Amino acid sequence: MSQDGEKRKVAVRAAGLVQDGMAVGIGTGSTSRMFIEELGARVKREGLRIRCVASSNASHELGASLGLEVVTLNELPELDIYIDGADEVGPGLALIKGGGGALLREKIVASAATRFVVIVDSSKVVPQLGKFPLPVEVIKMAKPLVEGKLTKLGYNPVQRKHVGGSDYLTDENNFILDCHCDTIPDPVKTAAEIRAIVGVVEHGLFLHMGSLALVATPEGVRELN
Ligand code: ABF
Repeated sequence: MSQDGEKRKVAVRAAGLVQDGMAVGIGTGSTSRMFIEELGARVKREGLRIRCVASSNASHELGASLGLEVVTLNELPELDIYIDGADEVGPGLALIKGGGGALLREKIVASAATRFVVIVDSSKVVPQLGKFPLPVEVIKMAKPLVEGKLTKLGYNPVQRKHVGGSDYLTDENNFILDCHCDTIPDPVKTAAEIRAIVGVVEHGLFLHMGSLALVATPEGVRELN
C-alpha cells in the first residue's frame, strides 16, 4: 500500500475515535489533513456536534472550510482529545514534531487535551529519535545567541528557509532552527539542555505527552502505547 494509502487508513481510524459532544484538537501536516477531511465527512454524514481547536492557521482554515466548528483555546481551553501526526515516534512514545513548523501551537494544544493520539504511517516509527532534524523555535532577536549555544552542545542547528532563501516564519512569527543531531540517545537530557537556552520558545521533542499512537502498516492499523 502507498504511504498515502496508509495515512488515509489511520486518518479514518482516528476520526472514528471522536464522539458526539467532544472538544477536539486537530493537528497539522498531511496525515492530520486527511484526519480533518474524514472528521468533516463524519460531521456531515452523522450530524456529530463537536467543537475543534486547531494547531495551525492552515488546519483552522481547512477545518472551517469542511464545515467543522473551529474555535480558539480562549473559547475552549479543555479538550477531550487531540489528534495529530509526528515526524518520528520513538520508544515510550517519545516524539519529534514540528517538521511542518507548527510545534509551538501543537504542544500547546496537546497540553490542553486529556488524550493525545498520534497518527503516523509505519515509516515514522524508529528505535531511536534524531535522524529527523529536531526543530527549535526561537525569538528572532535571540537567533545568533541560540544558534551559538546549540552548536556548542553539538546539535548542528540550521535555520529553516523557504526554497527561494527567505526566512521561514512560524504562525507566531518566530524563526526555526533545525538541529541535525543524527541521534538523540537521551531525549530528556536534550530537551532540558535546549529548554535552558534563553530565547528558545519551544522545541519539537514531545515527551510523555502521547497517550496512544495509531500506526498504519500494510497489514492494518497497529496501536502503540
Ligand atoms: C505535524 O505534521 C507535525 O508535528 C509533523 O511535523 C508533521 C507530520 O506531517 P505528515 O503527517 O505530513 O508527515 O503533525
